[in-house]
Amino acid sequence: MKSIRIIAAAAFSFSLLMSFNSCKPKNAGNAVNADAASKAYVAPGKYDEFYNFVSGGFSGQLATYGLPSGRLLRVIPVFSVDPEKGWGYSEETKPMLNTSHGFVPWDDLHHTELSQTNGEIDGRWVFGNANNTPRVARIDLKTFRTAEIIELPNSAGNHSSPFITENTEYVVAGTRFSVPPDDKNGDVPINTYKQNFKGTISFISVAKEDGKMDIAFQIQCPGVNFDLSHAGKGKSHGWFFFSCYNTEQANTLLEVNASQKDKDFIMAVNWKKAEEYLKAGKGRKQAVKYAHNTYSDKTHSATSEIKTEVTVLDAKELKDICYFIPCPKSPHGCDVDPTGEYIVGSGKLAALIPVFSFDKMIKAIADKAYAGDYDGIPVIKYEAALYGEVQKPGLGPLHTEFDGKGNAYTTFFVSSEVVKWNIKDLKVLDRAPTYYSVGHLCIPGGDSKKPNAKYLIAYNKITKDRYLPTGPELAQSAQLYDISGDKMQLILDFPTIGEPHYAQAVSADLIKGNSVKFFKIDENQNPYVSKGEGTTKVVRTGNRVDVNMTCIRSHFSPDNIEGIKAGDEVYFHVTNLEQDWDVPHGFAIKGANTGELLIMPGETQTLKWTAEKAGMFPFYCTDFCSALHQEMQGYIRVSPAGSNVPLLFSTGKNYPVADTAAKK
Ligand code: K7E
Ligand code: CUA
Repeated sequence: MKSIRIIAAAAFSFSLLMSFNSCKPKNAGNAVNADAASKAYVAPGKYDEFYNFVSGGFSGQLATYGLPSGRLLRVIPVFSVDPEKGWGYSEETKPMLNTSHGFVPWDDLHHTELSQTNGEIDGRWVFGNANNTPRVARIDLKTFRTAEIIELPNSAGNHSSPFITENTEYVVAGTRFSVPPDDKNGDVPINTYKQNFKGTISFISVAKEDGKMDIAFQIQCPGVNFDLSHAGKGKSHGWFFFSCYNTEQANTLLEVNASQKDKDFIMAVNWKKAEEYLKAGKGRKQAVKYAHNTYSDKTHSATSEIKTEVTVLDAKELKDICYFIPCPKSPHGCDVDPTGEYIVGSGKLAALIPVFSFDKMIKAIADKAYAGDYDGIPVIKYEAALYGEVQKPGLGPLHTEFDGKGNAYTTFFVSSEVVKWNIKDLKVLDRAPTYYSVGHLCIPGGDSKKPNAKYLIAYNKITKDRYLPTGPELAQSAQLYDISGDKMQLILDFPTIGEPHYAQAVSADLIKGNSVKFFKIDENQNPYVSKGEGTTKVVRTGNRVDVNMTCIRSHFSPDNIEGIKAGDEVYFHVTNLEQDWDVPHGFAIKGANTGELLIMPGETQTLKWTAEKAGMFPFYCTDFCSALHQEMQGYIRVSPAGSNVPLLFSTGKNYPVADTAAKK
């Protein structure tokens, strides 16, 4: 959420309704109490109670923190390369970042969503979205690695994503930018938005056993901006809710032109109905191009496949799939309470929070209580779907999470606070300041049927004076609140990687026991694996040289290689023979213009290196693996192009000098 100027403009207009001062958090002065430190303290050697999976925004990464300590446990490259792990640099991982546009090693990851079973977090996978070049990733929580990435056709700015249904039947993604469909000529005047631009919602199925994703279908909707979404649950399972802005269908200066109407929409999607239409063959097959990338823990490598077809359902023709509910004003967050009955729309420019009732919505549809239609989609009357409004909650509401005890917590960007309110009577119960300009928030399980309402974490957009200055950009920041009592209590600030947007947290017990400790070397199916030092080899094919090598504390095999020639492309396929937890080895060679390799026990990874010129090129292990780590090294001798120095490799012995000389 970067639209500070829009918000600022809105805040200005609010000054008529309420003075800015009147919204200043009342308890700003006593934000941190004396017992705060002990509540966030996790003694050395003790584990945290929760994992917190935090989106890294424009870093393209996802970070894992322990709660309540705020300790950073792991940064997971998702839509990014990461030299720390060799991710995106090794030959095995590069295909994960392939798209229909080629290799795209960056994206903007805004939202994380944990898989669920029966509406409860099950600890199997966490999903993340790529905003820019639309993709959805699945991260395996056994390995804490990206296991799969699927690209989304007919989309641009995959923001309303990746939200899931209560049994992880689908990961759902709504496009932020409406654009002409991929199979139509996109070379049209921009001001033909109203005729030519469409908004697409993607339903990605997730296989129960292994999590494999597939685009089951897409729904073509009117051209608007989809912002956020959440699945129905319990009684509203089978429905999905999306916030929409720019229902003005503006194509320029949106900060003004997309803020004209008093109300935009929440779009309700009956996806069970969509499934019926799909079964009945009502979908249109559309020619598209998108990448589907998967990583195998057997071959320890990724494959990328370009797919060419998607099935599209037209919301205009298939009348009873989509409905619009008016929602004030430029809604951002779209959140469903644990019972599935209440749908909260957070209008960035609204002075209240509307809460919609699922039951009333269903009745309104049955009664055809419509206020007309929008581009062929029925618009339900606001009052017919409205449960009630939270009056004067704060300025710039963005996102809401739930505690499972009948309360909702909404963030306010402009007034920099989290506000707790009761869902039933819509009364504000408590407010806590944030430092500053909070965006998303997270309660463990806070968008599921079963929140664990011990903590609330606020993810802030601006840190100003909270940390030591670090040049023009200051630390990104999260704040932890204890919400176990009636009042929220700030207990910790902790910096985050990249700009955090949505995050989810889960009890560590659900995940920690499943962690893979090492990969079994016997099951390694990488085509270049060496399962022991006896099978290592160096093979020349033209100017390509494959080095199948191994590493184990504390040497490489081979560690002396001669007969490489300038211009050769050398592939180091390094297998880590260790069968023990937390013993990776690294591999780096002088002049390599990619990254290192970091090879987990039992795994094979490949570094491609071009021997540019004659000389001596040392390589070494980058991960301090034993007392003799600094001895873990080797040499590559590169001779001039055209040289006939024989290809020789060895470990622990020397060839007679005559054998290694250039032949006359
Ligand atoms: Cu940051 Cu979810 Cu992109 Cu709101 S979004 S803050
Ligand atoms: Cu192996 Cu250091």
